[in-house]
Amino acid sequence: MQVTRTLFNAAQKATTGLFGLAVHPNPKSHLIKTYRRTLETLTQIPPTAVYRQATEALTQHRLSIIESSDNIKEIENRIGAGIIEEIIWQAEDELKLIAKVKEWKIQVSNVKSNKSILSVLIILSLCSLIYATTEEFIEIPRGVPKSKASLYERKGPNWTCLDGSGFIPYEAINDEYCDCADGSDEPGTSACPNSKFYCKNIGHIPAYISSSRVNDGVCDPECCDGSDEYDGKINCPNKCEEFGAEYRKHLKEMEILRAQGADKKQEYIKYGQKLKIELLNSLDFAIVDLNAAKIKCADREAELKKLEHLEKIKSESSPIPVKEYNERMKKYRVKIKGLKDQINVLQGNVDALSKILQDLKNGHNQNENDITIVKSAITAYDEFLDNNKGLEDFNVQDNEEDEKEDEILMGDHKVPPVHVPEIKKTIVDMVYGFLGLESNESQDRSDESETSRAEKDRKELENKINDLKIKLSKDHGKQDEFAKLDGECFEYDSGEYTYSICMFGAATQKSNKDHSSTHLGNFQKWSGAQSESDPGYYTQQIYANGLRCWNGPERSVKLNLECGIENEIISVVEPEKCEYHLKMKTPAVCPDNPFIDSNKHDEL
Ligand code: MAN
Repeated sequence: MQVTRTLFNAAQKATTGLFGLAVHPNPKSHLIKTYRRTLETLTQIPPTAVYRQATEALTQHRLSIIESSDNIKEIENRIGAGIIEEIIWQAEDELKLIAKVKEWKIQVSNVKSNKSILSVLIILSLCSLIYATTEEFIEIPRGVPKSKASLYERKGPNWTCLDGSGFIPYEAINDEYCDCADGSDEPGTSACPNSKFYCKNIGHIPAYISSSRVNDGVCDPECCDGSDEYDGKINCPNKCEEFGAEYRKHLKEMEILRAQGADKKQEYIKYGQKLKIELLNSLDFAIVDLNAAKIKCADREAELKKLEHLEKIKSESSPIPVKEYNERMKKYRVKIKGLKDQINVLQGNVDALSKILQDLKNGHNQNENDITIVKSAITAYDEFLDNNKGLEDFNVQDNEEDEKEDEILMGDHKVPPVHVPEIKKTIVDMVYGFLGLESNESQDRSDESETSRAEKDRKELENKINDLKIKLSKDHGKQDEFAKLDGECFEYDSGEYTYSICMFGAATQKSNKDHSSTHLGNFQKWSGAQSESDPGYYTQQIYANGLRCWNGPERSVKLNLECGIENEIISVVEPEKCEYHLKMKTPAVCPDNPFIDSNKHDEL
């Protein structure tokens, strides 16, 4: 019966399902021969060598299993190291290894005395070989990873469930009967629903699948080595090499993109740090300027107060009624008019005298004693004097009057009183304007405007300092890598709506039908993790307090950031009413060192 079964197995198996591993026509006798040769060759290594002891024990253990059964499936199950062809492959490798170990041992003894470095290297190599062999010796049941091999180590005839719920014969592991409450006794079968099956997936990435999927007649893509379908019902070819190669190619491409993303991030960091320094410098300067402006303001105010005080004193000591001022103003107007007339008369005189002299010059003959022209000049001058009689008197009288008026107007003061500002302004402007001078009044006004200018400067500087402080207080990431994005807006068209995010600003949803716009919220905080020190902290932003949803919450946005070489929103979903989840790629979250972080195999 058993022979028939063996023959049936061999006849039925058209392929091992493992790439490059052919079905062996006579696995049992081949294995027996290989193991016997292994045991024989091991005798050439000193019996004290740990390697020899471990390999001998493993080989004898496997040989005894093989010799005790003709059922290949049973042999495979009990050895628990894959299908029979894999076991043959391991046995042949072991045999080859013994020859090498023998050689190394000889080399080690030859150089023992002084080649210490070489010795260390060889010993290290041997250590790793022994470790590997020892692990195999631990006898790993199907569906258990190497990392958990020690939990299944055979320490006697019985074995304890991992949760302590049962104590079963070691052979009951993977016997298709669920003994342990945690399913730990059936890692390689579908007997326990809560158990997990480990696929080695050599050439790709190892994976766990639910053990209920073991031998269910479906080739699970997670188990690319097909090891979950071992009962022969279905042949699942080993695709791990193929998948692994594709995956590695993908990783390589991702690595290149990450490197480009990382380069851009470095630019962002430089930009952010430069900006910060500039802002800090501007803040320093603005603070210095503000202090100066404050001092200037205080000076101006003091000056103004002083002037006001002086003018108050003057006005109090010389209270001239409005009526009197009006009269005086009239008089001044008249006087000014008189002065202007006088100027005109004087100008006329100058012109007349110039003409007399010009005629004398033109009519005089230099070669003769020309008395006629001199006489007519004298006559013209006499006429001129007759016509301008009283000119001196007029001037004298005018000057005296001026002085008198000045005395009346000013008294002891140089500046007119301030309690009649209109009059004061008119008179002073007129007099000063006429004399071509700047009045004290306009000096006062320029004092006032200088004060308000200083005040304006002070306010502007205070606003500038506030703005700078707001900018500096923004959290632009651990290395200021997000400063570059501050204020930048990105859009995503989902068909019905166009979503936009202005980084650190507002999020909006615009209808593509009627172009109406809905406010989804303003930037509130970073939320990728609890603590800023967590690397994930700067991978998510919250935009909150958007327009309230009908019978619901205020709209809000979660913006998830992932590494990419461009800034772009790649998806938008609304998992809960009025809660929007946006995914965006940006160099700002790329790893600083893409070659270290790529081991995590994060998708770009
Ligand atoms: C609008 C949009 C949607 C939202 C509903 C809630 O239609 O803002 O995203 O779900 O309002 O009423």
